[in-house]
Amino acid sequence: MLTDIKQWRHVFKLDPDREMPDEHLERVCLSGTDAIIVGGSSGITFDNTVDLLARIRRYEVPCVLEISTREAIVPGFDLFFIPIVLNAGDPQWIVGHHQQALREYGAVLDWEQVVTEGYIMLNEHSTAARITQSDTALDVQDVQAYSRLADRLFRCPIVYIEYSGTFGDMEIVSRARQTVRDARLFYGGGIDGPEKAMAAAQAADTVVVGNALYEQFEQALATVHAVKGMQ
Ligand code: 1GP
Repeated sequence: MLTDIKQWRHVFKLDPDREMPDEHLERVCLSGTDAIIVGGSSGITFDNTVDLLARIRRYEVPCVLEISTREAIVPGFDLFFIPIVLNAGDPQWIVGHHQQALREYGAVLDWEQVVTEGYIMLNEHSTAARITQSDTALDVQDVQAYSRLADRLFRCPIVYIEYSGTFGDMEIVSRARQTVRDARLFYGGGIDGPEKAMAAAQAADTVVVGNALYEQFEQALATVHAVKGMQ
């Protein structure tokens, strides 16, 4: 499963705190996307995470939990992504919450299922950047250095450039991707249709589509073909 990540070109991110009708969820799960990540920045609870997992599990698509709060660590996902926010101003988001979670679950974790993500937050207005107090005023060299830090120093399987809510600078994404050696470069933020999806897929290894699923569903769904068609 871990090696599969290396093949992923397109993933959808679903937020347990937002409503999605069954018909939409079915089309997302059967869309041909490589995986679904369950995660969000606020309002995530054990109950809404379990509910969403149960609905996704009717389908065969791989399903990953991106852990953002200790209260919502739900077993039964294929993989668990652990974000390490490299440019967080609040160190709780670098190692603090992780240490607390490992106090509780460290002995029972199946490490084969755990994948660390070296996050670089670049949209200062996003909820995630505000919560983590990220220093988003970074130039290309800064982003490249963080990418190396995640890839070479921490050996994270994923470097995640996060513009959540807005479409980012693809030059920065592309330069970051050239910098990493082993990690998969994920890009997420503001992909609202096929055009932006293709631009992002040219710059990154894997593109993540989140918000658009709740705002312009058909356009969001069309990003799968746009990205997969490029292969
Ligand atoms: C959010 O990177 C993802 O964590 C996707 O961003 O919601 O803007 O698509 P959007």
